[in-house]
Amino acid sequence: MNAAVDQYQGCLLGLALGDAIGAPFEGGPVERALWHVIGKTRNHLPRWTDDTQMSLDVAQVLLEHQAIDQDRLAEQFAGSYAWSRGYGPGTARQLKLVKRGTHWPEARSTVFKDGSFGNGAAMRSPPVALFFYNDFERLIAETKKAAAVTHAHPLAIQGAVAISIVIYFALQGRNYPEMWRLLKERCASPVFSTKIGLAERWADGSSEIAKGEVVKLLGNGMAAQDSVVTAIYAATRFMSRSFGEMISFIISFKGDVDTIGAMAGAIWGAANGSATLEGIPVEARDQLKWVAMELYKKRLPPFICGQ
Ligand code: F2R
Ligand code: MG
Ligand code: MG
Repeated sequence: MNAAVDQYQGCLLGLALGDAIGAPFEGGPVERALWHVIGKTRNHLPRWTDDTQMSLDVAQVLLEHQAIDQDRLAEQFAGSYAWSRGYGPGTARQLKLVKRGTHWPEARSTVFKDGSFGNGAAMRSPPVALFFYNDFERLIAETKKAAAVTHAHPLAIQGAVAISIVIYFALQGRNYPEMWRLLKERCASPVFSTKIGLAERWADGSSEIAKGEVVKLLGNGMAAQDSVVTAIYAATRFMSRSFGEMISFIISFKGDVDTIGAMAGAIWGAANGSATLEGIPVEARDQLKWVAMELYKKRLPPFICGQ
């Protein structure tokens, strides 16, 4: 089944809404107080953070090159960097180094010798999944390239791959057993496979898991392994319910609310489309919808049987 443009717009709008609605609840008292001051645009719309900015950067490079050009992506990330978007500490340091002329692989290993395992790679996977919606292996390869520019740690890369896989299936609207199988196959570290197995069991819908259990067993932190499966579980659980119900559930986790909201929002929007997200205020809605439309028009051409 071919995904509709409405699902592409739903994916980017869902990401930005989850990010912007979650941002005031992220982090500790200092971060919340700061966001209270800088969290609205001049037109009083909720601002989004690094999650959406970096996703737009990834989309920009895909539209220019029809692939992830890592040098170009590093340059794009560094050019867009602004402290007021609330970047992760390690990513902020890397991007400032790149801005001053350091090549990205060197900047990356200067900050974390073994690479960052933050969720900053996973939160920007959605545009890659939209662009490579019909070639699974290419999607995985390009997701890893987009992640590796700032996040070399295997857990960050598995987190990015996990989000791409779930959006790939959300766009197609089918075959969830196959999705869980591929998640376990491609994200095979002990921590990811344990959490994916748990989310799969919980997602059968036979019982409502309390938020405390979700936080305790799946996590709510900035590490990829403590937030990606949490977002996948929330999106899966609320897939047939409203976006607002899903975001309220995620806000109740506390912790890295904007990023869990962004990842779950992108999945929910890719499955449900943009119609019910239209009335919810957010920064730069028209730009987000335009970028989604361009990704739809310029995405990898549909595979034709016999070619
Ligand atoms: N920056 C924020 N939120 C600020 C509020 C944070 C608050 N103080 C809190 O602790 O709750 N949000 C944005 O950052 C996250 C994305 O982060 P990204 O891009 O992955 O950044 P980074 O710095 O690479 O990783 C995040 C932290 O994880 C720990 N970490 C990662 N790799 C590590 C390693 N190899 N060794 C040790 N620690 C590692 C560090 O604490 C990193 O700073 C998103 O939430 C986005 O919204
Ligand atoms: Mg953020
Ligand atoms: Mg965050």
